[in-house]
Amino acid sequence: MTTLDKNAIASVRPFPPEFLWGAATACYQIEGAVTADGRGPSIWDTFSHTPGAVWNGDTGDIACNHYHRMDEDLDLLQRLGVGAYRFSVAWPRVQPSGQGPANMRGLDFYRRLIDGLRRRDIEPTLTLYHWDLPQPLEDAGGWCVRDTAERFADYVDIVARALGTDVEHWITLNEPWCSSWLGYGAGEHAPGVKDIGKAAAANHHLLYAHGLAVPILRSAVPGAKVGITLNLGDHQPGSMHELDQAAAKRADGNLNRLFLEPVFHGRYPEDMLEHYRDVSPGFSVMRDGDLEVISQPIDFLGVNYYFPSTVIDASRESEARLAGYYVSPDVQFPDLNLRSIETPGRGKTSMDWEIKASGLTSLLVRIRDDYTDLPIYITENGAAFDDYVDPDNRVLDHNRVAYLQEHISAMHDALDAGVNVQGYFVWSLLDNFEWAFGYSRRFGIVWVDFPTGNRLPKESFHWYCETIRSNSVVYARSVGAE
Ligand code: GCO
Repeated sequence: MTTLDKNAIASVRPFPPEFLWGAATACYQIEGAVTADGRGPSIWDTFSHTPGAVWNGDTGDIACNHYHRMDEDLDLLQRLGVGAYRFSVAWPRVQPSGQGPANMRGLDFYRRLIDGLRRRDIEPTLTLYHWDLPQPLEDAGGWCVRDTAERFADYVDIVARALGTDVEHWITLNEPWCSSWLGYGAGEHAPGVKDIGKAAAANHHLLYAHGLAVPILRSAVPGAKVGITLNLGDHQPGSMHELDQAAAKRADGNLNRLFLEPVFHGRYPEDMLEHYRDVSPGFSVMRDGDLEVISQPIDFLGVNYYFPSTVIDASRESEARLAGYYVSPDVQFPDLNLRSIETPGRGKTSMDWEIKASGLTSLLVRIRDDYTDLPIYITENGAAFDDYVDPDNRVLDHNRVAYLQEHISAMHDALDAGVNVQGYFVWSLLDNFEWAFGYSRRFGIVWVDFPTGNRLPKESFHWYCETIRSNSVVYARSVGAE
């Protein structure tokens, strides 16, 4: 049941007729069935089963049980009216040990998924790597060693040949920053390593893997559109102080420029190479010719945007506190010597992430100005809130509706500024396994009752339906009104 009052909706700011609306998920976060049909273990199986690594000891063992409830989820997508669905393929389903011949039963699951999408007139957008490295490859060095990139190339070849005829849009990697810096630097994600030198090496090998995948996809899938998805941020200095300006530049260097510069300009940013000069192995793993591989032309850029960031130099922390700012205690990378501060009055999601939709606009304009005019897809955007099912069996997630509406409007601002944005994928279709936060953070536009697996579309689902149907920014003034 929906409380969306269609008469009270003002739909303004139409999008171009061909604008693509979608929803996104990732395999380990929703599939469950971790031993079904020959799937091998991934680093996220190992990590989530490590005591203390994930909130509440949650694991992806069952997750949303999407593996066994796929048809129901496809029906939800159809009801939603999306033109595209972004999902990821689990490498350990395709190659249980990370190398060797294809496991046909694993591939079959994705073949059925793609067929189901096609039957419903929904375009598959396939992400090849959303963080679930086969564990045996991690045991052999993981992304810190070059061989993993070569193995990735073999895996891509298998998937492209098996599924290529029905998939046009391919995303090589999802958020390589998270895989490298959260996985090997901060240790907050699998494989849980805390070593900056290894994180830098992983950064390079992931990008190299991306580069190796591009020509493989092009030769196996004629007409393929190939891209990469990056999580990018809009880093602002907390003040005009030159130390804070330099801190913002370091944050931007680590999150944004270490990925955008090699992919689009064929080089690593000098200041970052200098910053990581003494870590081992760091960027010394780079070989002649790698940057050409990494920077070969792609067809689109996927951008994931969630929150803004305001940073100061670590030395100015007490000054900021005295001035009344909240300084985040979370110092992921001590070497970067910076602190995040909160801007008073800004709303926050239950991830404790600040909300600033205009950060998306400035990020998109900056990508266009500094890097590329290629089509951009917002491959993820969304928010976790403390949802609940009310006594009438509804989830009235007005805060999520507001968040999505503001960000879709901010994306429209970027279109108005001439940025080539061609699509938007909400994160996420379903409440799911939110990595180190387990099931404690709900990002879905569909509620999942984890003990039973039952699905319940939230208010935001109905609102997004209307957005897609009207192809415009929908201001649902009386959403939730009785
Ligand atoms: C991400 C991840 C998602 C997260 C989402 C919310 O790409 O960071 O792709 O898996 O669930 O970002 O944190």
